[in-house]
Parts: sequence; structure tokens; C-alpha cells
Amino acid sequence: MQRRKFLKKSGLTTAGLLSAPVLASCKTETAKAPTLSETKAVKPIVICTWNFQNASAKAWEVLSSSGSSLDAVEAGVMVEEADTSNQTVGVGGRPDREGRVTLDACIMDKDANCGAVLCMENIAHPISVARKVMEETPHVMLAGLGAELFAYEQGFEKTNLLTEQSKKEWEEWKKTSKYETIINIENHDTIGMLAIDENGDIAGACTTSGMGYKMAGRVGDSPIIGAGLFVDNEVGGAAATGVGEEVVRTVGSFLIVELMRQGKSPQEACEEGVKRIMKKNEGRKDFQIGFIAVNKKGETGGYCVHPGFTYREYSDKGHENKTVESFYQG
Ligand code: SD4
Repeated sequence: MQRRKFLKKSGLTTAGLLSAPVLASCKTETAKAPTLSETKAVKPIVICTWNFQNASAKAWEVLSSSGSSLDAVEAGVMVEEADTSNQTVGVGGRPDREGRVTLDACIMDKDANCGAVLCMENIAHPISVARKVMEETPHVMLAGLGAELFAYEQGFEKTNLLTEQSKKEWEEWKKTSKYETIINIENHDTIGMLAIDENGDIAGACTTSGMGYKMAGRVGDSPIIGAGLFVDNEVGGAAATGVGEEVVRTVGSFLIVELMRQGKSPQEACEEGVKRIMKKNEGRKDFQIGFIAVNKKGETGGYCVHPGFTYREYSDKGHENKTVESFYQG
């Protein structure tokens, strides 16, 4: 089947690409502002939500051997999907209230091609199924049993996703069946990853088992293009973690990319994204959201609702776990 081709997004003006410090450095009115091609972009580079060292190292391995950003983000997040100690992604993820582990993932490439799987059971690597949806079908999203059957058709194996640990915790949870989010600890290890390869092309991936003990059939922001993840190769990319319902309501990642298109730095755009959410939730303190973003120049940023969110960055300058500022201070 033919890969979908999407309409190219509108062009980015030169002014829109310049960050405030660059503009401020123009000493006289007649000074020629540097264009993107004159400022050295940081590439390749990869960032991901939280301190996922192994996942970002894997993505860096792909990027530093001239791999594409798409291959890098897929390989990177697969590390977390396979890690049973991460109870919010892939195998070992916390189940829904009925004890079923259902996974959500999406992927987006430099040409705005994208693919997603929603609420899919029994498959260890939803990100790779999402990529197959993108590359092998005329669709963007497949959900539930349809996604799972498609995965088998594509050669994926049936895998039990519920580990003994997650099962034990779920059985304990059932005694009270209290559904609440615990900031930064529980329910928040979703991996969203953004990469720029040596050609300067951007891709992103996002994968999760969603909120632990969610209602059966619940889908959050992570597999929704524009909410949990968005990439525009002319501008940059953004990804989210946290309570997906709030991210969906503001189409958070798309918003952040659009703010960067208008000239905001990744940091400023992430801050504005969180502030939009908080404006609709005045006084609420019971949820966490963290955004990360990268622009075409390889500048990065992150912001969150509560302290504690970090993102990992990997480039030829080294790697670092970056603590981000938050809307609330403590
Ligand atoms: C969701 N955003 O399903 C995801 C949850 C998450 O770390 O980020 N967990 O709403």
C-alpha cells in the first residue's frame, strides 16, 4: 500500500526562526540578522522525557552511526518497552482495572507521516507496530483488537505483558480500588523521544501503558498525534508525559511546536504549554505534566507542573539529565 503523503506545513519565516538572544545580539538596525544556515545547529541530538539513560544511549548509538532520526527514536523507546522494571511502558506496564495491560504508542517522521496504536494488548513493542501502521497501511491509527491482529500479520509475537510484580500490585490495589495519581512516582514514566539526525531531520516517538488502573478502554494523550507527540521538520518537535486528559484538552505538543513556529524558544514554548493547561485548571495541584521540546537548531527545553520532572539530552557535547523548572515551586 502507498504511504500517505501529507500536505507540507506552511513555511517558516526567517524572523520566526530567530531566538530572542540572537535578535538581541543585532547591534545596529542595519546589522544583518543571521539566518538559520549561518547559525550552527546542534545535530545529531536526542532528548527524551525523564532520565532514561539506556533509551537515550541507544538512540544516540543509531544517530552517531549516521542512522536516521526515525530509526533512532524507534530503537530508543524500544529499550523502555522491553524493560520490565518500568511499569508505565511496554512489558511490565500496570494493567487497567480489569487486569489487562493495554498499550498506546505513536511515531512521526520528518515528512509528517505518522502511525499510532491505541489500547493494544499482548504485543511487547507497540512503537514498532505504530511504525508499521505508518509505513504499511493507508491509516494513521489502529485500536484494540484490530491493532493486535495487524501486529500478528506483520510478524509480531504474542507476549504476556503482565509481570508478576504488576499483577501483585494490581491485586493489592483492588482491595481499595482507589484511583488517584501520585505525582512523579506512579503513572509517570512514559517515554516521549525527539531526535535530529545528521541531515537535520526530526522524528519523534511516544509509548506508554497509560495511567495505572485506568478504566478499560481508556486512551490518553501518548498515541494521539498533536497531544502526546508532534513533529514538524521545518520547526521542531515536542512530547508530553503526565495526565494525558489534560494534554489532550490543549493539544499540547502541537501547541508547543506552533509556539516555536511563531518564534518562541523550546523553553518558552514548553512554559506557555503548561500555563495554558493550568489556566484551565486554576488551583488544581493534583496532577503532573511534563513537556519537552527541540527546535530545528537543536535547542531544547522542558517545563512541568510540579518539581521533579527531568529530561535526558544526548549530543556530541555529552549527555545530561536536565532538571526543569515547574509551574508550582513545591
Ligand atoms: C497517559 N500520558 O496515558 C500518559 C501517562 C504518562 O508516564 O505519561 N505516564 O495519560
